[in-house]
Amino acid sequence: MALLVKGFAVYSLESGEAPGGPRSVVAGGDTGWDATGRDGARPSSERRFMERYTITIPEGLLEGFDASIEKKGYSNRSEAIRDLIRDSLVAEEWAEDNDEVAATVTLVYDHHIPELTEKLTDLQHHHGDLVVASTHIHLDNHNCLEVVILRGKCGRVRELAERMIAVRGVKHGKIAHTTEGKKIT
Ligand code: NI
Repeated sequence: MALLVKGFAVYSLESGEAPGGPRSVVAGGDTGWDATGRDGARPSSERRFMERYTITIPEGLLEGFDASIEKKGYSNRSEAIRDLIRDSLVAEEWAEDNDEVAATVTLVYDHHIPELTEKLTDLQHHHGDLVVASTHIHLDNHNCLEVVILRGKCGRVRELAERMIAVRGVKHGKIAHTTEGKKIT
């Protein structure tokens, strides 16, 4: 529901609270009590109360945003903006060394390189309290792909991930920052 005013688009966003911005509690439609969530299977005990507020966005920025979220398959702007907010909150969790976080580390390496697999295994054994699980597949005769799931204090999770990625012979390593989910809805 976009209303164009002098080159700005004004529309309502369900869920969340705009600091200082106009907002109002609404009922009915896809706002008010949200009983389904994105997967359509949210138990009633976890229903969230949705609020609607209005934000203003330059028209050109909104057009770019609409094109972007259409490509990504979002069904509406509200869900896309909710995901942006969640991403921002997760990034904040990762700014504090003592915050509890979750992460996956993806590693691609040649297992023929001497001592490489031993070093990766040693690192994981020495941080057993952080390593939740790992999966290893053999891509071909040389290359392995390993995904390690980590959980714990941000500073230690980040350090372990960086040390694994830095092991000599790891061709590509990437950490995906995510959350235990307790602080976001
Ligand atoms: Ni392998």
